[in-house]
Amino acid sequence: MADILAYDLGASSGRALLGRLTDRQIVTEELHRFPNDPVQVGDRLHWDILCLYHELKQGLLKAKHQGVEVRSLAIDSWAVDFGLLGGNGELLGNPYHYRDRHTDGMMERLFAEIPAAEVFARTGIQFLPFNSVFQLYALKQAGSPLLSAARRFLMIPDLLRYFLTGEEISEFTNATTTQLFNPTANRWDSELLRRLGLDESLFAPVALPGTQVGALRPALTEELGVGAIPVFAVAEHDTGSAVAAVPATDRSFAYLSCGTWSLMGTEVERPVLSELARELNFTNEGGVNGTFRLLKNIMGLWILNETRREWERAGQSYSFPELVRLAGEAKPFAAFIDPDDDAFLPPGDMPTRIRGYCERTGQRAPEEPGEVVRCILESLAFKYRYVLELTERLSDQTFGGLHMVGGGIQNALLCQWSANAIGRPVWAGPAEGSAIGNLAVQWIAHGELSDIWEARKVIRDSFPVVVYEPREREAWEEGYGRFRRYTGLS
Ligand code: ADP
Ligand code: LRH
Repeated sequence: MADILAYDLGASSGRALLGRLTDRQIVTEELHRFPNDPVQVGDRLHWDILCLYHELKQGLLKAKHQGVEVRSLAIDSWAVDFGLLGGNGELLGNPYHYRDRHTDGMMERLFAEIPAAEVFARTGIQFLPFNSVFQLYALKQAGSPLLSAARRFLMIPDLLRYFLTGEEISEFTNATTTQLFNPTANRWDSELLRRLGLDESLFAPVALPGTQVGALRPALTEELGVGAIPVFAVAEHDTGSAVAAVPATDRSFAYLSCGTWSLMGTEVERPVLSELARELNFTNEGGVNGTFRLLKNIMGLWILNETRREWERAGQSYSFPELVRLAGEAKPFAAFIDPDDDAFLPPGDMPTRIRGYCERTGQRAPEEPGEVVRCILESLAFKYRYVLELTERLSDQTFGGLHMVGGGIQNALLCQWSANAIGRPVWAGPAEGSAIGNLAVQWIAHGELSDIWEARKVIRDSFPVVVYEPREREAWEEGYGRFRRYTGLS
């Protein structure tokens, strides 16, 4: 029997999921999982793109060894990052990690040339210092030889897909995250590119999710001893795939894609390009079926992951369940941070930065591991409430609850605290949202599911959703007031 293969590459790990759809039930099997560890070289932070490509091949080999006939495959990954190909079609350098510091100060410098309001009006994308536009601008400002030698810009999934197929094609959802794509004109923004001094021919033709964009190239089928498997474009931005998999019943719904990042928002029919959207720094990322994701990035579990890494470096190793248990035992509402403070964006010693934040804002800093983790998780839950209410205001909707998807839902305490903070139920599942959304778009392309709403129904019927009802309302309401006072979020 034929299966479909989804590669989902997150900022902390990657996986290959095999999916089978029978009698309107999805069954998935995790074929392969691998870490995605960035590599610091001197001052620069890179992704290990060839290692990721190697892992894609391992997934194909595992499928072959299990005797699986792979009917098609697709890749989704984190957004904004890219590789550049030279004139001979080879990759120039190793892609930069979006947390590399070369974009520091670039946003402000670019706005001196092109006003922020114009960039937003043209692209509908929120201002994050690492958007591809600022990365390219940073390369330009530095006179990078990479940029002068580049013939083609390909984002991470496009690039890996290129390695697999030899085809140079960009994918729509991920293209929108560059902040160089105009959703109204539905094309790369020629005027923006011109004013940035970027040659439009760098940018590849854009395919919509659900388009076949090649097949494994002959040299690869020969190398691995596998067939010429068709390769599809899906929502190659992982958040696009995750939202495609939200098992909502109501067309008006709020989601939180919870992994390294927390992406919170709603699905809309057309980009919201209002002054308020720009002021609140909401984004309009392209989605499947002509939809857009009106959402905001929240720093997410990155802060916890880096905290854990820091302790590990100091010789204290904790598993995620251990950290969650310690947080549960610590005193509630003792200290708060704004997870989106700039201090928490770059890699590094988060416990020290949290201490610094608390001292700056007149709070007693958390010291013990449980206290630190509690501070992070409570602060995230409160920030979710803050952003949920902004989403309601901006989209003129009221949400009955919040759908949470992504690996972060394995943190049951965070799900419960999120429900407590927002005062509404949290519906958690599926954890492998992005990979399942990736599979769903492939099934739609194959004509086995009619559209995204049918896919969402099948996903709802195939994967458990855990309901967290809000608890301890009074204490959490009072805590929210204190969170806002200390973080200055009004
Ligand atoms: P990404 O796709 O961004 O790499 P995932 O969606 O895979 O992230 O989510 C991974 C995150 O989920 C981890 O960084 C961690 O914070 C959290 N997580 C993973 N496993 C557990 C667990 N057993 N208990 C609590 N949290 C977990
Ligand atoms: C989540 C994500 C998010 C982007 C960030 C760079 O993995 O794709 O949507 O903002 O990575």
